[in-house]
Amino acid sequence: GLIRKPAAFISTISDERGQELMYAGMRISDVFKENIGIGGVISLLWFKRRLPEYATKFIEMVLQLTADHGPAVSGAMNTIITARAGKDLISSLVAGLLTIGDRFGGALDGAAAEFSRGVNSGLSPREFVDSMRKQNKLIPGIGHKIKSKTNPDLRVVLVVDYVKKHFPSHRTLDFALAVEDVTTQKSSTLILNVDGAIAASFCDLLTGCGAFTEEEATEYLRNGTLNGLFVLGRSMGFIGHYLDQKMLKQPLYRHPADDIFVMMGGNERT
Ligand code: Q5B
Repeated sequence: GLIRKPAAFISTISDERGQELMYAGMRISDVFKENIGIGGVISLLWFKRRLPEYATKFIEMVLQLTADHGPAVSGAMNTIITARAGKDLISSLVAGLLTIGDRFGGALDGAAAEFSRGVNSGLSPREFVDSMRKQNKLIPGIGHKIKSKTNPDLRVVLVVDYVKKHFPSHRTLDFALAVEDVTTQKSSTLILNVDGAIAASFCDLLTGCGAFTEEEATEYLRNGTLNGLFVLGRSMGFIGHYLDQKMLKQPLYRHPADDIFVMMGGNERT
């Protein structure tokens, strides 16, 4: 009989071989017939299942909220400088994306891991903050360069309001907000930031929406899904900054020398 050649790799999210393209078993025509939106498409391609409407709307909210935060942030600056060096769209986009990490925009995975640990271990918010300090670790999802208790980040307010109104359970977000109460006693800039608010809420989404087993939820969190949301959202802004610089015909950027403190072998110059 016929012996099937073993496959070189396995793929389970989409299939273009038939008459119609399928996303996780859903025909592309049904994607539009049922108007599942970008949140629905992400739920199919990332999670291989339909999620409740409040969850897909939350995914869309996250993408819109993270799309941009001005030209001064690390990633946008990198994209702008790369564009002004005459590089193409993809190079400029990637230059921006490569700044996303523990400090800037990529604190979601860490925040999800730490806030979940806090909730599941039964620590009080104060004990949780002390446990991080003892390990000499900054709390991912806490702190902002310009936002503070007195200059609140409205993106965070929007997330908190949405989650409290629509999610069946929001214990991780509640815990993160209680952590903020502790950290802002030290400094008003140690707020729950946009990464932290989205991460805590997404933990509640994965564990509370009924579409995932506990193991699946844990594995999705461990595999970097949440930083993926920031990367996807912020790509919109970085592409915008690239196009902006090109349309403005901006020249090569060189940083003013008087803004750099050069220190070489004790021969200091400002
Ligand atoms: N301290 C965000 O630092 C920042 C602490 C802390 C305990 C903390 C810092 C941090 C964790 C990573 C994180 C996401 C670097 C930020 C984002 C997207 C964005 C960006 C935009 C956008 C700010 C002063 C004192 C020190 C520190 C203590 C600071 N953070 N303690 N846990 N997390 N956070 N990143 O202001 O005793 O004086 O030595 O790494 O969540 O990226 O818009 O810009 O949309 O683009 O420079 O919103 O918080 O403060 O480092 O001078 O610290 O506070 O130990 O204490 P700063 P530092 P001490 S959202």
